[in-house]
Amino acid sequence: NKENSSSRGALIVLEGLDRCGKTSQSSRLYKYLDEQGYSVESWRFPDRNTGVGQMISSYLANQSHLDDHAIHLLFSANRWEKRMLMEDKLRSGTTLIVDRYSYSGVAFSSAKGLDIEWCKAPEIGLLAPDLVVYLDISPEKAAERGGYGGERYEQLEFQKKVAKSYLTLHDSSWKVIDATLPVEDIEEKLREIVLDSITICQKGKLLSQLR
Ligand code: 2DT
Repeated sequence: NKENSSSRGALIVLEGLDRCGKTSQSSRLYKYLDEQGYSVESWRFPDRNTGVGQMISSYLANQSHLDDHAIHLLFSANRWEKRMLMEDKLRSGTTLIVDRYSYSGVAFSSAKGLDIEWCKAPEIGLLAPDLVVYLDISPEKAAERGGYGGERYEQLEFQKKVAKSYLTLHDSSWKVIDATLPVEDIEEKLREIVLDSITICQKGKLLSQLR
């Protein structure tokens, strides 16, 4: 029927500092939705599997050095190269759980001192998320969790700057979850917010673009 033909998946984005628990929450969420019978995929940015993604990966591992603007544009290009597939998936009814997106792009690059408007510009025209969930943890607490993997940005002083940049990006549509709560509590809150968002999208909410 008409309603079903307009039914689409939701674009769900998880953001937060390194060690906030995003990655494990996105896999728990994916598993849950999949078991519930939803059509769902788990994505992440950077997607290190593409040619651009491999350049990013070697930069993050300190195996190559790039101008701050150049790496910013590569991160953005990495999203653009997946845009069409993303749109196809959403239109065909698949919900995407995405671990980092444009907000990471802007937060990390502007934390280096790049102009924030310049950082936002290449993101314009990418698909706008239906839901952004920010897993909130202080940089100090995140550092206490240990296990920073030694990649380029995984240092307390830099994470403090990233936290500040994220703060300037928050808008009223973001859902913030205290990332220091027990994992099961975070998981439960996340499920609740995400199921709401999926329902709204199934009712035919139109895809929109980042502006
Ligand atoms: P992971 O540890 O989650 O793989 O991220 N980053 C990420 C940017 O600087 N710009 C971006 O656009 C994105 C998506 C955040 C690797 C690091 O890359 C940073 C951490």
